[in-house]
Amino acid sequence: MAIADLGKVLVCIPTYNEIDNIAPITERILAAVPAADILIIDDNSPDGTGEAADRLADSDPRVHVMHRTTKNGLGAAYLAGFRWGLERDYGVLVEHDADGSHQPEQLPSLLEALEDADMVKGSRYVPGGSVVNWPKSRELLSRGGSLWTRFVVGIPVHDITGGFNAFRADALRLILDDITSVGYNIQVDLTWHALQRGLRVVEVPIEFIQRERGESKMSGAIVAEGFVRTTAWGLKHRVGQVVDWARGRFGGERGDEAQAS
Ligand SMILES: Nc1nc2c(ncn2[C@@H]2O[C@H](COP(=O)(O)OP(=O)(O)OP(=O)(O)O)[C@@H](O)[C@H]2O)c(=O)[nH]1
Ligand SMILES: [Mg+2]
Repeated sequence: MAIADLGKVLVCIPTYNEIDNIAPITERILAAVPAADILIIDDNSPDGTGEAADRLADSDPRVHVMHRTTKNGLGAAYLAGFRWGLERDYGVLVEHDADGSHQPEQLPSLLEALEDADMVKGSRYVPGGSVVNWPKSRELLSRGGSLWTRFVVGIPVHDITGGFNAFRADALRLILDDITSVGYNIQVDLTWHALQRGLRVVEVPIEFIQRERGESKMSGAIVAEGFVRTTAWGLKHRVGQVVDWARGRFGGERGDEAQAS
């Protein structure tokens, strides 16, 4: 199936204080996938990113802006953006950071992979993927988070926290109401629920380049949200596995006994 058959593409870009990044990233995305639309979801950035986004929208009909009143977290911004896109019948929805870490030129390879998948994750940690300019401590945190999630939850994904993702609209519709993370953990949340629903999740290699301009919004609270939630899902999942195993091991015998008596 060709990507055109999946419908129109909406690239969602959440922004908070990305004044120096928003114009160049928008330009690069539209150059890489000219048929796509863009939705910038701005949380009332004090640096004027929202106004800059409005100017971009004024000069190109493919660019749209959602203004939100306060900084409510990356997850909340994406959920609002996804709902906006689904209401308008886009066929493919994409997550894309504003800060230059994700390379728009690699978006076509994500969209191509979506022909045989429901969710495509841009992945730093599969062969061909890479990380540029990240301090070792940050890379270790990211790799450690993915390993921890693979271990406790048993998710067969190498880059679970990656934020460069593409979804079929139908897949997103299926899982959207299950997503509760308001922060960066939305990436794990989306992946976990897609797999829980039996959707096809595929990773494609990407080059991730650490931001050169603007400030990071990453914080200890964000890391804690991810760790606590992932561990809770993992424990629930593992307890479920033990219960299933015990039912299989002992439940059948008890059933046989009940029948015999
Ligand atoms: N609308 C909105 N966007 C946000 C919020 N927090 C982060 N963002 C945006 O989400 C994207 C990712 O945030 P970053 O600060 O780059 O987070 P990161 O990539 O994990 O960290 P660094 O690259 O180290 O800065 C960027 O485009 C941010 O502007 C938020 O609360 N609301
Ligand atoms: Mg970033």
